[in-house]
Amino acid sequence: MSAAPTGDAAGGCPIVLDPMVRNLNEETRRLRETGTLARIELLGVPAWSVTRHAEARRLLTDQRLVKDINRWTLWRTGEVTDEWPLIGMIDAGRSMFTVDGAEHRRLRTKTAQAITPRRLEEMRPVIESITGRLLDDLAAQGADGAVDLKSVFALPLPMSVISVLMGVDPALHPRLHTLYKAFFSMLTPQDERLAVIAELDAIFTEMTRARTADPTDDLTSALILADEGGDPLTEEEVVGNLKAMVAAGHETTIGLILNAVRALLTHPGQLDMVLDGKIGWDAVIEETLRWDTPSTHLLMRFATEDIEVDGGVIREGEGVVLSYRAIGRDRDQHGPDADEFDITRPTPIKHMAFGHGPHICPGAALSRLEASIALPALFARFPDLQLAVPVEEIVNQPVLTQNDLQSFPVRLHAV
Ligand code: STR
Repeated sequence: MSAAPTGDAAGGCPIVLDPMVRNLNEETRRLRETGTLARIELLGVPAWSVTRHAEARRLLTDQRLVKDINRWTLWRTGEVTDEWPLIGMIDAGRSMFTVDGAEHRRLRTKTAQAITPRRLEEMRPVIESITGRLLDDLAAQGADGAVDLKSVFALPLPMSVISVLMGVDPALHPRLHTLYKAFFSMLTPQDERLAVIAELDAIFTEMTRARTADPTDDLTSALILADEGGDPLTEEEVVGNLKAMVAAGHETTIGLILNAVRALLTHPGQLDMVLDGKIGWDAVIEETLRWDTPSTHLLMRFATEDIEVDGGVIREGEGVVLSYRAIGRDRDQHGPDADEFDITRPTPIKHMAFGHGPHICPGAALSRLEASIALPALFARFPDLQLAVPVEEIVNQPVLTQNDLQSFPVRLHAV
């Protein structure tokens, strides 16, 4: 047996991640206390969780860790199959999310380059107007009682924004919401989830073909037309990137917006500092990304050879999960009060919620822009915004990888 890192779970007994996400703080604490590497079990499948900032940062530029599922022993031997509920998080088709090295650069550059500062600035008025419209919806639906901030505001906003950027037809939004909810929920029977994945593929393939025949000025058309060195992306690659952008572009930003609102409403002193202009919204956004990060666990990378990590060894062919919630609460990085939400901390930006290295989130600037428009607009319009239920009643969706809330009942006005 390899030298085990500190903690019980490192040796024999893995930490079994709860697909119902009943107690994220407790689970995060256990992971962190286990050590840099924690042995985990994901719905019956073993893997390593990386729980520390410094080591995660190193591993994210280590070329011995790759995204290619064919390097995973459990997949090669058939122990993990399409019947595993998390397979869609890894085996997501060929895209910048699933390849490395030169191939990855080719797939990613065209997307990353298309999200230019200029394109982002062009998105600002679009985001402002979507935000304004959704605030009107919120005012109408919450006029005389509680209203769900998730379904009326935090969910449609990022979906609308990423759709404008990529050119997704707004008529598809209701169906996409249903499909993604089923995709991420651990309560969805696996045969249904596979049908959902097939339908998403069909939707984005059809859209790619329509843009190929008739390009517009959206990012999907830019991906199709990008032809550096006579090496355009294939249809499969465009579809893969499009799927990744739409999935990542909305699911994570819902969490960022809701978690920031929840943190502020439960830390009224800090909310006052922001509303008084003593501290900026940027600090709220960065501290939320660190403390209550939208992406709890990122699946998965595979070791192409044995890799030593802080006294432990990831064996060739084993799977590695980046546990960004634990990483955000790493005391070595953020101090002994890492479990506290504190927008005045000196180094809020030194978190890793967007990852690190070649796969670092290409949409980071867009999500920050969305949150920096949505949050101040929400509190400017409803300065007396308050939770309509005790905060303990705001619970997670049964989604193992994402920090995704079921609903978020608020009152818009003081009662
Ligand atoms: C969802 C299903 C799909 O069609 C494509 C992708 C690729 C990108 C993934 C996405 C997935 C799930 C959520 C991820 C996103 C990249 C960033 C996002 C993992 C598998 C995060 O939660 C950080």
